[in-house]
Amino acid sequence: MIDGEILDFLDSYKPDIVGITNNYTFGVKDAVEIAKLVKHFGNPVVILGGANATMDHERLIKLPWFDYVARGEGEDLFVEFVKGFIDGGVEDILGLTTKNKINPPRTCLVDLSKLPIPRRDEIPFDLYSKYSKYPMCPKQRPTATISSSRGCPFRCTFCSTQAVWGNNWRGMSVERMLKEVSYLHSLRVREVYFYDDQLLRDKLRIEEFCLKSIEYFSDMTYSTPGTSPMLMSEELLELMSLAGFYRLCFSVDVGTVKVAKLVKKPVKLEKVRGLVKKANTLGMWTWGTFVMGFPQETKEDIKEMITYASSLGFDFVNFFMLQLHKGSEIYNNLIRSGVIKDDLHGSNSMDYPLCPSEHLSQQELIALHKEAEKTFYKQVARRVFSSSFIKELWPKINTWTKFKYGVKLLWNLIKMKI
Ligand code: B12
Ligand code: SF4
Repeated sequence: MIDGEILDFLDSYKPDIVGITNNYTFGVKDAVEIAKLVKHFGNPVVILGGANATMDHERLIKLPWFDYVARGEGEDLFVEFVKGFIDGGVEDILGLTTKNKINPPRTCLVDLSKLPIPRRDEIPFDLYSKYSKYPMCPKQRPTATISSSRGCPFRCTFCSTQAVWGNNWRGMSVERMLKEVSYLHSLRVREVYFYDDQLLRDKLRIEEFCLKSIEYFSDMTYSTPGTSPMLMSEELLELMSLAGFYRLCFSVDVGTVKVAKLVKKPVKLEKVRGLVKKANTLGMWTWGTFVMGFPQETKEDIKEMITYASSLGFDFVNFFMLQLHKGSEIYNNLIRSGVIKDDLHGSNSMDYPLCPSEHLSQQELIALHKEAEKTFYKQVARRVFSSSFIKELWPKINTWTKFKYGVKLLWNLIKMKI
């Protein structure tokens, strides 16, 4: 939405409360701009929530445009907030940061199956698809998202998930997942994107979901953002592929045992190779994510990671420059040791190094980032011109629908690069 549209909407709706969400460190600026618009329009109460708001609430509440900041899960909190707003008392709501005080945190929801299925019959699904600029486009439309679990069992030092969602992984029952899929299916949705941190955490749950989906929703396709390869097995990939998972993002993140230990990333590097190969053979599009620029990482470590990442046989790879997320162990350590100040919020770059490195300058990191992309695409080009390429690609394009999707995916990526 552009500013004018937001103002038109506010004018037609005249809200008493405006809730704004921001999960991202780099999204603070946008959240502030929207809140400013709202406050200039009139004087609705503005409440901010999301992962970043949760971690950065003490600073954000000092800004004049936010009246309240909601920390952690919002479902119960927001209901209490609206009720309290009508009855005249929101100040003591658990998990709320007000202008005057920081209320104690809420405990996380234990049974996600009890969450009502969000009403989505008035969502203009087609409009969302039309404006989506995300290069990893869906295979089928309309699409919708489901968050079937929360939390992650791992503790990577660069990640803030555990600080926001607590230490426990919690998943909905298979029955509840299927109910939501069935509801979305009845609204014509044909692809579901699971917005979980670790969809595969409970092996029996995901296996049962796949089996039931094969039985009841054979025309559905699925995907999920980055998933830990530690939770995958070749058998599970087979089942997932049969159930309609056609694209898989492997959050490998590191490329050497040394760095894996350093950042507490649980990953068996050689196991990844076999899993990617299996997923490719099953006709899934494979995508790997890697992070570079950890404070103690050396040039040699990064070069080794690049070589490893490029050798795994992924169709696509993202090399992310380490971002500092408030609440992560790396962030806390850098603050504690005085290397950074607690004022990096709203920094606005995914490709620019913002974390100080012990061994490398920003220019060196930028050069390594370029080298990483170049090395990966050279490797792809080598594969394309190899004699076994068509044989390797065949499982991904062996029907007309698959072929069309492959062309679209490639076109999107080319567009993004030029
Ligand atoms: C799905 C997902 C993605 C998807 C889609 C993102 C999108 N734009 O929607 C993809 C794969 C594209 C993605 C990409 C990235 N992601 Co991401 N992503 C997630 C993930 C797994 C789920 C987000 C989600 O929708 N959750 C479900 C909803 C229900 O939760 P929620 O939005 O947080 O809302 C709840 C509460 O926060 C609260 N709440 C939220 N808003 C409000 C508002 C009000 C008023 C109230 C009362 C309450 C409230 O109530 C809600 C219900 O309980 C989260 C981790 C997580 N588990 O949350 C990471 C997460 C948000 N991503 C993260 C990151 C870093 C990224 C990337 C930058 C990756 C990278 N390596 O650089 C990119 C950038 C993407 C972009 N440009 O937008 C970080 C953000 C950390 C930070 N503070 O900045 C998170 C928290 C994961 C982490 N590892 O720490 N991501
Ligand atoms: S980076 Fe991924 S695996 Fe590591 S703690 Fe965060 S969500 Fe879990």
